[in-house]
Amino acid sequence: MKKLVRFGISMEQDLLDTFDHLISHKGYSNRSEAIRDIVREKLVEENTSLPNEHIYAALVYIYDHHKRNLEKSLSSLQHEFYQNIISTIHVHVDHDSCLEVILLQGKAEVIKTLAEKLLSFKGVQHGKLTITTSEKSSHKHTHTHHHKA
Ligand code: NI
Repeated sequence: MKKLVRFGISMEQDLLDTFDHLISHKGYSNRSEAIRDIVREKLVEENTSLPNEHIYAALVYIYDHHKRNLEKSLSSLQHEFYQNIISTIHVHVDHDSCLEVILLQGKAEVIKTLAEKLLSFKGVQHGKLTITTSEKSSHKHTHTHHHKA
């Protein structure tokens, strides 16, 4: 485990009250853990805003499967970006709708382009791209993963 460093934070009372209220609703047991998560969130947001950053992402969307040619377009787009796609999950939601989740990795600008193209197709009713990156992503080039057997 990494060494923890203690430091003091000054804040207006009402801002702190609002913060405490928010984090207790979110289930945090102390301020330190909440602040660590906020800092990590901000760092991921900053990193993934760089176009060349290697990111991981999940694109979730619902579409109307009766829409003419839509499934063909969705499939063509996924083949176009096959190198970035880790996996696709398809769920038949009801008679009319399908849900898909595409797990992605690659350069941030490529992933965002794919998502924008896909979500703009007629018949894709709602969708969202969620992006993350590992804390070590800036050391990616020298970093190797060791999986326990
Ligand atoms: Ni389906």
